[in-house]
Amino acid sequence: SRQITVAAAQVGAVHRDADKKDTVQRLIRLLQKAAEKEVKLVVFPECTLTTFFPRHFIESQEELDKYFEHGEDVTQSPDVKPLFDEARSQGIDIVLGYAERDPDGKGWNTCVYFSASEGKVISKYRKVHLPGTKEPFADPAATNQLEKRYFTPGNLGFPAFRAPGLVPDAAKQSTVKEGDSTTGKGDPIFGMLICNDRRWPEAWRIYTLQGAELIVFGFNTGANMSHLWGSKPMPPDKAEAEALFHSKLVQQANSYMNACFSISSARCGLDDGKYDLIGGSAICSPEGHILAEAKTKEDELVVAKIDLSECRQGKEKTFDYARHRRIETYGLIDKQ
Ligand code: CDT
Repeated sequence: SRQITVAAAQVGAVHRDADKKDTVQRLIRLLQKAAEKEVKLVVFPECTLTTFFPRHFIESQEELDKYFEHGEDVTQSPDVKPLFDEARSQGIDIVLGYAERDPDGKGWNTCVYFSASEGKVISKYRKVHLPGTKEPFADPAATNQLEKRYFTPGNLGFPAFRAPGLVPDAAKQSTVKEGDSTTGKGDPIFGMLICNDRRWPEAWRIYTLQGAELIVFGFNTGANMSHLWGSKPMPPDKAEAEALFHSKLVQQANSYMNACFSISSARCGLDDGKYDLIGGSAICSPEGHILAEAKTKEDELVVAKIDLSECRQGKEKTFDYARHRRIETYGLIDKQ
């Protein structure tokens, strides 16, 4: 069997002046809870380590620099290293979202997959669909979404990858080669997205064309962002319910249409006591059902035992790409 116990580690409010070391300690506590429940994979949110700073127009380079991890290898960032050390010693793989500053000075909205059995990062993803604007809003009361200002659109594509050590005896189950996507055997095939990417069907499809069985992502989604979505202004409770509805809708629909499990993890709650982000971290099955979901908007571990063989029904029948896709009719997709 290809069963794994997985978790979303939802993270509640992180204020603008939070000390990164303290935030990392919160993440370590979530990892320790995961270890008690024999979890083998924990997915943390987008930009887990700091407040969701793209909501602010920040002119001070010194302040901005604090929100980023600098250098090639995030596992060696002094404030963050203890989290990777804990993951390794607990034998838990982690997906961690963070703001990356590369050696050329470019900013990226990044996540990495750290394999406990390999003791290193085995895959990196940089967010492709950056929402919001470069310029701040004139209305000082409006929450900004300045990802286009602080980050560059991801340049690593959507590379699916296999994660070793999660499924017992995976190596013995078959002689699967890298890229041999449809056997349903061997080490699980993953894809990573970040927040807004989850709303774009192409992103999911590119991963499942490579056989992805598990798509994982973190998010920061405003609870009252109707001014950014262009929809009619709504009362706050209605706006939050709508944001949560759309978040679950895209996760459930895309999991079903791509015959894959998915794990989503929210950075949520009231940053600085006033900037509200939705919760709703969830683990979803290939039939589109939510198997486990967050009940709070605080630090919370959402756990489910999943069986990857449940992807076979969709991948071999309803959504057997080889038999049923009609790519001769899809040309417009990469032309506009
Ligand atoms: N972080 C992130 O990508 N948030 C977006 C909000 C977009 S507001 C125009 C999201 O898709 O949830």
